[in-house]
Amino acid sequence: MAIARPGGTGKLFDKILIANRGEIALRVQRACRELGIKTVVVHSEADRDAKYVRLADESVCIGPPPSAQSYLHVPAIIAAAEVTDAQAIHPGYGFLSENADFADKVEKSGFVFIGPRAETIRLMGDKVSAKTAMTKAGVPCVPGSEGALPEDPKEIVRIARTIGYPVIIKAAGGGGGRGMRVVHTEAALVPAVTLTRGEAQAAFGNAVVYMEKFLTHPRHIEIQVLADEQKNAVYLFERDCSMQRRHQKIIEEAPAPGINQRLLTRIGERCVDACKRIAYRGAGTFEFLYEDGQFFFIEMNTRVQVEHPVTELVTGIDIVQQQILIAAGRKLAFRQRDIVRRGHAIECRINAEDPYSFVPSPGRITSWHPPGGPGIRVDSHAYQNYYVPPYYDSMIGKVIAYADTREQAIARMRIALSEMIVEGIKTNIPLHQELLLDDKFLRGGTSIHFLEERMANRKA
Ligand code: MV4
Repeated sequence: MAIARPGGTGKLFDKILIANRGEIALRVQRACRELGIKTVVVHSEADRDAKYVRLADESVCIGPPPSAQSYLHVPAIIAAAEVTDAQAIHPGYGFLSENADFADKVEKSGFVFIGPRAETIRLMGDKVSAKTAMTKAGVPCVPGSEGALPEDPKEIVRIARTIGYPVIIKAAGGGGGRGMRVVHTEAALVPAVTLTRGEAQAAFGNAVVYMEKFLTHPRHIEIQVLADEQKNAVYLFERDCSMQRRHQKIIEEAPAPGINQRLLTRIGERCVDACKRIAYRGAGTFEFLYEDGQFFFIEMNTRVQVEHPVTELVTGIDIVQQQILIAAGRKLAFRQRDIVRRGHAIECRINAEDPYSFVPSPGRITSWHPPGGPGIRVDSHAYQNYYVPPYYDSMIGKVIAYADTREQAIARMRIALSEMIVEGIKTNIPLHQELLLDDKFLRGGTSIHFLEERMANRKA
C-alpha cells in the first residue's frame, strides 16, 4: 500500500501516535503540539496516571506493565493507531525505535513511521553490514576483519595477526555494548570467538561475529545528522558522550572539548555523504571512537537519542520537530552553511537510583522542585507525587545547561543541581555534583573509562 506522506509545503499530519513513555513521550508531545498536531499516547497499566498521558489528546492502554506486553507489543500499538485514526507513529528511543520489522509493519498498515526506511534500520542494525556500508561511503572505521569472521580458525588467527593485539570480537547482531569480547593473546583468540558466537546466537539469533583492533582509551564522540526524502542531508555537529558506566551515558555535552574543528568538519562531511549514498531519512547518529587524534566509526543509531537536547541548544534546531517534518515529506528548510553552532551545552541524566551503588530506586516522588533560570532546560515527565514505576529505565529526566562557554555551562549546571530537590526516592544528583567538581572532568576530554575507574578508586 502506498503511504500517504503529506509532502510539499501543505498540511502536516492531523494526529501522531507516540509509541513510548516517560520524558521522551512528553518531548514528542510538545513537538506535536507546537506544530498543531493532535497526539495519541499509548501506555501500560503502570503509566496510566502519568501526567503526560492526561495531557495527550487521546490515550490508549495497551497492556500490563512489563514492556514485552505493552511498549513492545506491536499488534496492540498498531490497533491503537487504527482505532484513534492516527496517521503517523513516533517511536521515541529504546523499545521499538530501531526495530525494522516494526517500521515495516507500521508502513504496511498504512501509517507513516517517523524514522528511516525499514531497510535502512535493518542495514544499520546488522553491525557488519553497517560497517561495510560506511567503509564504502568513505567514513573511517576501526581497522578489523573485512566483514564477518570466517569459520576457519587459521584464518581467524591470521586476521588477528594482521590487526595486532589486543582485538575485540563483536556480534553483528549486537551493538550498544552487547555481545563483545576483548582478546589480548593468540592463545585466547579462537576460544573467545567460539564463546562470542555462541552468546550471539543465543542473544540475537545470529552467530555472525567480526573483529576489530581494540582501542584502549577512546572517547565516545557522535555526530548528529538530519536527512530528508529529497536526499538533502546536514550534520548538526558532534556530542561527547564519554561519561558513561556499563554503556549507560550519564553526562553528554556539545561541542566535544579539545577536538580539532577542521577534523570534525571533515568527519561531519563524510557522514553527510554517507547519508546521501544510503538515502538516509530522518534524524540519525554516527557513533565514533576518538583516540589519539583519529575518528573511527563503530555504529549508527537510526533514532532520536536521549542526549539530543545538547545539540538543539547549540544549533537552535528542534530535532524532534525536524523528524516530524521529514516524515511528512518536507524538504529540509536549511542548508549546511545556514547552521551556526554557538555556545556550549551539558546534559545530566537524572536517574532514580542510588548515586554510588547504582541500584534502582523506584517509588513515589514526595517533593519535586526542578531548577530554572538562564540557560537551564529540564526535560522530565516527573512531578510531585509521581510514582516512578519499577518496570522501566530509571531515568526520570534530564537537566541541560547552556551558556557561551563550557565553564559557564558547568557553573550553571552546578547551580541548577543545587536548586533541584527530589524527595521520596534516591537520585544520582549527588554523583553529578561530584563529577562537576572533578579536575579531570573540568579539563575535558576524559575517556570512556573515566567514570568506572573513578568509582573503583572511590571505593578503594
Ligand atoms: C570498541 C571499544 C574499543 N575498541 N571497539 C561499546 C559499545 C559499542 N557501541 C561499542 N563499544 C566499544 N567498542 C573497539 N574496536 C570500546 C567500546 C566501549 C565503549 C564504547 C563507547 C562508549 C562506551 C564504551 C564502554 C566500553 C567499551
